[in-house]
Amino acid sequence: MASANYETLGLSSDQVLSMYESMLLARKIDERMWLLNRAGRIPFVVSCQGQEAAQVGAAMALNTEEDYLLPYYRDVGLVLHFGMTAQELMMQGFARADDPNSGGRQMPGHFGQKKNRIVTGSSPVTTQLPHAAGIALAAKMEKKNFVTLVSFGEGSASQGDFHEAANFAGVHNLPVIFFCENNKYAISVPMEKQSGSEHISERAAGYGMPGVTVDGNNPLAVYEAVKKAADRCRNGEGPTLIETLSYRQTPHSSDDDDSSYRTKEEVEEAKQNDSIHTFSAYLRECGVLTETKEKELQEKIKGIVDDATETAESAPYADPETTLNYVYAPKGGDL
Ligand SMILES: Cc1ncc(C[n+]2csc(CCOP(=O)(O)OP(=O)(O)O)c2C)c(N)n1
Ligand SMILES: [Mg+2]
Repeated sequence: MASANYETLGLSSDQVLSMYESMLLARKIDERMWLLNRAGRIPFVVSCQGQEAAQVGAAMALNTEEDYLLPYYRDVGLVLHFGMTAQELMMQGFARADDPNSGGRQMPGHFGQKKNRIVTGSSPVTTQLPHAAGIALAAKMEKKNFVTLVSFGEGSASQGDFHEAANFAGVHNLPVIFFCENNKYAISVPMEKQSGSEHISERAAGYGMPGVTVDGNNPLAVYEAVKKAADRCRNGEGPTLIETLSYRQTPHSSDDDDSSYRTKEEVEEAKQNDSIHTFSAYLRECGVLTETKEKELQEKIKGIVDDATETAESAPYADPETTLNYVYAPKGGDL
């Protein structure tokens, strides 16, 4: 699969193995969520399946100790690599009090975790982009070196917020990466009915920034593009628009029936390029992964997902008395 060798990108074998581990963990958490949903144990799933390589490749190219992330609802791979745990993700799936994202108040997929600089988003898509431009403006004004990465789907790039944020970032040369995860569909609307141009990245020129399209099934290609964009941000060279090409392998959400707008054959064909398999094959070719190591990894991840599921399912819901917390300030108290 991968054209560039991981070593030429400055990555070690441990680093590429940890990329694969995060991708696999994201996939296994997602698959478990579907099982739980179909068994009536969690209310809703919105899936990362097919986008793990793009998400983990991007996260790997950032500084997880200081950079800011404004993810969108599919970004399990991004938030995992930024420090959110499988257990915390399951807490949000089960809507429990210990969910760090919203204490079980929001729908799953509304990621936010202050200690990992993951900024919470809203349900209307693309609202996170102007926020990201604002955070990048703060970095510039305060002469701080952090990078802000904001992600969104190709359908979301039709919203006004995309254009406003990109233009503002271009005008002010802000250290922000616009990371578009093009998975070919916006619910039932295919890319060709979404955009007059073949690629979302072509729009970058209109806002005075570079735009690139990369293979979203290849985590190394995504790593390379995001690393370059992050270096540009840190060198004061301004924003970049990156578009990753992958395929949404599941229906839009657990409430969607995709058979009404695409064929099973199309989905099966796209799955031939599933990065979980192609990256695993690449790592075996390089001698980084062996059959024994892969088996160990699968078992380790199964254990993590089992533990996370059990712990979250038996955890308490939020106390009803806390319903109005963070909505109204307590009388005379701190928020
Ligand atoms: C402003 C707004 N319009 C419509 C919706 C309903 N909606 C939720 S997700 C979605 C599709 C977004 O597609 P895309 O940006 O390609 O992301 P994907 O789900 O494919 O990852 C839509 C239309 C919404 N949440 N917000
Ligand atoms: Mg999409």
